[in-house]
Amino acid sequence: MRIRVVLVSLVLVTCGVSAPARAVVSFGAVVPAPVSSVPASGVTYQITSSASVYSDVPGTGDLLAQQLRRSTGYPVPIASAPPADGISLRLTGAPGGDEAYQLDVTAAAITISANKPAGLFYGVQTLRQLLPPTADSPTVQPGPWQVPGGRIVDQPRYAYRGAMLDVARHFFPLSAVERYVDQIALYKINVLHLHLSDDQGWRIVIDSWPRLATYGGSTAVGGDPGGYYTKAQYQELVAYAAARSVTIIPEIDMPGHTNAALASYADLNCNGVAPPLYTGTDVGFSSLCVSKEITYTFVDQVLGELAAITPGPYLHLGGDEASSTSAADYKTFMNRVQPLAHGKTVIGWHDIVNATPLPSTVAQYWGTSTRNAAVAGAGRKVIMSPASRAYLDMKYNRRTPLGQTWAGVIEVRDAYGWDPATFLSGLPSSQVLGVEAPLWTETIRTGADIDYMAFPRLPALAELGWSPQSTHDWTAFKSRLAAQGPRWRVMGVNYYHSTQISWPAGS
Ligand code: IFG
Repeated sequence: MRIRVVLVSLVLVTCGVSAPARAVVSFGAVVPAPVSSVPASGVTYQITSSASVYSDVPGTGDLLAQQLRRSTGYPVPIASAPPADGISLRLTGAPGGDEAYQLDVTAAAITISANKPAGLFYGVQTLRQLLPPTADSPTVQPGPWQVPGGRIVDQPRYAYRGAMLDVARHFFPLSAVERYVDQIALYKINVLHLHLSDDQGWRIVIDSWPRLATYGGSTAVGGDPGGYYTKAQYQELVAYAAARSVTIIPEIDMPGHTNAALASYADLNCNGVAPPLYTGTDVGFSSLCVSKEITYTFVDQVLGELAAITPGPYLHLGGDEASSTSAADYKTFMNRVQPLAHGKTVIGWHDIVNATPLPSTVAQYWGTSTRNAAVAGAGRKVIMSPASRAYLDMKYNRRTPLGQTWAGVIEVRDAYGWDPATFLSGLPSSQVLGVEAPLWTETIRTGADIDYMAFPRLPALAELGWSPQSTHDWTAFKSRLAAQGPRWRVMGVNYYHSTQISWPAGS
């Protein structure tokens, strides 16, 4: 009996019973969850070979048109005026601020409207997720290219939605960093914090202190290849990120995590002797010399050159794990260097509250505890990066081949299951500037390693940064996250197939 059933089904399939038409992406499949999303049932827009794109912001229109040309094979010209039957990106306004947008999909046309270019960019990211996953393919794929009809009105909960990449422990070429920018921008992350210096490496050219890069940047953890960015490369990255509404925030960690600088210049050391380059993974053993004036000349010149090529409003001065700096020296040092940020607003790891942060200085919380009254002091703004929830270098579970476990293990549900507004008791929600997911790279060597640790947890962090708390729901998020799997496969993202998520077959 069983054999006959199998034969019958095989016959049906082989005699060309038409395969079901490809399902149109669900209007509710977007990550991060929008503020409001109203599908128009039965309405779909189809991108055809006659489709064109108009944009009040040329760069954003170009990015969308280029992507569609690549995956549909259609010409997708840039229209000189909003096309009746195409895709229009208009600065005609939307409810909310600079990053707000409204997306309208009808059978006839797609319109994204916003107040500022950033809003248009985010509307396009939402549109991308309403297209079939193959629309993100780097090569031409078969259609049809349908978009579900309806209206989305959206704006972010927090202004600061960040990812951090540690390029000091291991160096990553510009192409790998730009690829990460592409990935985080799809989830409306708007900051990439680059950890540019540490004990194991200095990764940015400073003209007045050339050995920092050439010698201090010559190696990495485990003796892996070193490297550094020229100023031109850094500026190229800044522009690449800006075109994707991502602001680069450079970090020069100090006074600790400075062995690469101390190894490069003997004069920077209190004893006048340069230590050897360091390729291990210990922390807390290095300190700039607080009592020497050259230290402050060094910091001022480094920050001056960095500020001159950083259009963004922030410089990150680190300040973490200064175990080799006395408490008194730490206060003296941090209080002297904060005014050397050349007009930029200072961010420091929350250890900086042990000095006297300027009123404008932002503290980045990286603790595991839900209690730290000092962080909130003086009404300062706080970026939430609790290591037990947001550190992407933590293993998913004890079997994860990459990563660490000092802050615990972080599965997708742990990464999603917290509220930045209430995580730290005693911190008024009004002081939360936003969230950031750091990826430290002691154990991370390649782009595929970055993918594995960042996906699928970074989209969880992105949703905490963007979506209203009222949309926060693990069951709903799980299914929206699962819908990203086929997209990541098409994009070549080497993501971790968490068993907490029901990934679609083949994704
Ligand atoms: N803590 C250190 C990082 C890195 C990290 C790895 C901070 C602020 C542990 N400082 O996190 O340099 O080593 O998880």
